[in-house]
Amino acid sequence: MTSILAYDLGASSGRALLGRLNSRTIETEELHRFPNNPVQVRGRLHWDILRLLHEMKQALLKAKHRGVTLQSLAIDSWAVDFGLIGRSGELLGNPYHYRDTHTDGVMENLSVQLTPPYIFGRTGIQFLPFNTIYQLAAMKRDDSPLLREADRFLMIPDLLRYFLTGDMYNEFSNATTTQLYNPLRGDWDTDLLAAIGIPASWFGPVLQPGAGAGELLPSVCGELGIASVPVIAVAEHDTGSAVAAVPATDRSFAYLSCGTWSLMGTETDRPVLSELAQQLNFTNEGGVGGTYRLLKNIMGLWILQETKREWERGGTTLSYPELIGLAEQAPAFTAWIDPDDARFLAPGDMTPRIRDYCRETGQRAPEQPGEVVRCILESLALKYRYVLELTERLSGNAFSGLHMVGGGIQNKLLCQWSASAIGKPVWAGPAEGSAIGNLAVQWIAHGVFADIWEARRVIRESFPVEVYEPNNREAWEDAYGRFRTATGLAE
Ligand code: LFR
Repeated sequence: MTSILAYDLGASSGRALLGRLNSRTIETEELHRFPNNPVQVRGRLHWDILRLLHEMKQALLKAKHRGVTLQSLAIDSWAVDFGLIGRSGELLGNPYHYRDTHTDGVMENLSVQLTPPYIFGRTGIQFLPFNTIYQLAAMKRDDSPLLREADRFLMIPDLLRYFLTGDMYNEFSNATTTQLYNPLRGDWDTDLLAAIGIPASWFGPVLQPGAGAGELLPSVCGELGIASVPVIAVAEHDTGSAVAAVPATDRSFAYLSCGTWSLMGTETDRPVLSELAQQLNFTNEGGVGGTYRLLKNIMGLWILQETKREWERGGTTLSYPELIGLAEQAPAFTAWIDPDDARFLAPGDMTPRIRDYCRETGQRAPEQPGEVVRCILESLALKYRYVLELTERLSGNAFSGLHMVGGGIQNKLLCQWSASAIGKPVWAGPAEGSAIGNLAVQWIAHGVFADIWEARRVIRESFPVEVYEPNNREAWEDAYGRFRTATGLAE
């Protein structure tokens, strides 16, 4: 039985999905799922990168025990984070989590020397305080000894791929998220690197999604007792893989990749580097087949995930279905937050931040769990409407509906409210968007699909898409106006 394997590592969990083609239908099987728990040490937040490698090896063992022959494998993960490799080839330290506070204030300070138009004109990347450029600048400011020892820079999937294959490559879709890659030159931006004092020699050749990226090391095969497997570079940024899996029919489509983050935008065939794009803080992340994702990050289900953890720390454990059920019963349209307010970025207790936000903006603060969850989910749906309007304005396209992909679509209430808030249908599916996009690009590399559009057609025929039609239109329209007033989101 020949299959391909997609590792999709999210900020809270990872999974290994087997993919097979049964004539023209994609069949997937979840081989392994594991938590991805960041670890706090001495006030700093790190990824447990070796645990992730361990879990990836467990998936290879499971494949072996099932008698599966792997034709190839590929990795995608969240973006912006990295490991530094020393001269001897060893990983220096545990990679920092992008939510670590060492980047606080760095983006603002750097903007004096490197203005936003200058950085955006070279990279097309939105200003987020945790972008790689600011992480490296923070390490430079702190005179991190890691920088003195470093020889190579690898993003998270590059790093895990290196552990498995021994080859060091930087993959394109992830490279663009650093805000150090220049899509016009098609290479790392050496001027930006020089300006932050980071040697360009650390940055290697950039592989396009679909390129071969080596094969499993003999040491890995020996440890696991398996035959070698070719490794392919896909859109190793999970959002890039998720958008590759959007089952769109129309070439101009709007999507929302819904997980810990909500990523909303459209696909373009070149970066949009206009003044408006910069002012609206849209990004142009590199994708499959020369495409770009013109999108905006929205804080997403992170706020709900952290609220759930806060209540668990306090001794109240509620499942997601329970939380959603409580939200449904709570009174509608009473208070909203702007999910993208900076206070919601860092881990920790969310309910005091939500209540402060509401009080500061002259709203009644939600008290009961159901009211809090309702506030979060309504605010997300209304923010989606806002960002969809911006996407239409920037791209000059009017979208007939919104494709939602990712684990967040299991929250049917959010899908329904999103449809109602935007006043257009939501087409939800597939939930495993990133892993399926990862598989699709491997099949393109094998010549099974000609391109991403053929892959999207097969994905559309292989996975169910649930349609949510808007309802309660007047109430949502009215709420949208009041949401914008409360949150100060401009016309
Ligand atoms: C989603 C995602 C976003 C990126 C954020 C941080 O998982 O990759 O696209 O902005 O995580 O890396």
